[in-house]
Amino acid sequence: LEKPISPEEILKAVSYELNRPQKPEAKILIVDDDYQLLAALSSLLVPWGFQVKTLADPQEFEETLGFSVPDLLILDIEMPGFSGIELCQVIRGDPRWRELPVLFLSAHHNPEIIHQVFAVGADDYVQKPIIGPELIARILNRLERTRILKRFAEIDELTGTATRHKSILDLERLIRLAQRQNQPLCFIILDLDHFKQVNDLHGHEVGDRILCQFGRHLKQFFRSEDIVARWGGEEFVLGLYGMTREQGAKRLNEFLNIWGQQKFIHQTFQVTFSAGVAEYSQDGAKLQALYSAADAALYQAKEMGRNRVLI
Ligand code: GH3
Ligand code: MG
Ligand code: MG
Ligand code: MG
Ligand code: MG
Repeated sequence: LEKPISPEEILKAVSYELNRPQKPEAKILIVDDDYQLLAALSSLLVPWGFQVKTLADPQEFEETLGFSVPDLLILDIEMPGFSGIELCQVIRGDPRWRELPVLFLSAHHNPEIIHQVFAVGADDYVQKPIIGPELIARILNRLERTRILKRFAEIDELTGTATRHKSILDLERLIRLAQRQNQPLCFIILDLDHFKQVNDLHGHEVGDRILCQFGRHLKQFFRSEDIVARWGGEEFVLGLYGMTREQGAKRLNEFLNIWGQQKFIHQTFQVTFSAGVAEYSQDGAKLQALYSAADAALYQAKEMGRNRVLI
């Protein structure tokens, strides 16, 4: 049996050498009214492989960010019309940009201003004059921390499938796409059968290994563009773009058979699952409605004796 990924292994996999950018394609936007400084920063950052974009007029800020969100933002404090502190407030108040790393660059030594910078949600503050290696190290560290946090927020550690948080964002995006392109979207809830008994009879560790296997097989079986997520506990969800209820149920029944034939090493028992299937837009136009419809079908599947897929 494959083991779940440990936090140590994840950290080892993402560790990097400081003299080589981990994310050379990272996009950095610098907002500063000082053209000379913008040029100097560009010539410092570009050789490291960063895609640098500069903006001297803070008024154009929202338009620029709305067009393309960078991986990191460098802000000046004092600029005509709009201060960096005000810009940071706008960013932190907008769900599109809330998680964007923001680094301030300023000559200020005033403790009150430095406090204010962090109070509005800055991630870092670098004092001018700029020390090249320090700025580079701070940028690389920030990008790396962001990447690790994103990984934990988006990938379920035990099963390698998407987290509930990530799947909600992706499902809502696919629902919008289905609406625009007039396509169906099949939404499925899967729940392992009598899983409490598995834990009670064989122990929690065996339960964990089965969950891990189940998630991995599920992910392998469906298309790479399909949504496969662990909703919580021993419950998973699927989002199959362009598929009707019937097409989704047919595909899942194939998986039910394959999963049922799995012979686990050291394991003499079978763990089955039940599933409920719903479809956009037949069962509703919102994720909430699709979830309710699929959950009702899942309840029926359990009532009828489990180990089955119901529409
Ligand atoms: P049913 O067929 O009606 O779904 O029965 P069930 O026992 O699967 O349902 P119930 O909701 O009563 O229990 C779910 C169990 O799944 C309870 C919990 O111990 C177990 N479980 C949830 N998350 C995990 C996990 O991460 N690891 C392990 N080993 N067990 C888990
Ligand atoms: Mg300035
Ligand atoms: Mg269950
Ligand atoms: Mg359950
Ligand atoms: Mg339920």
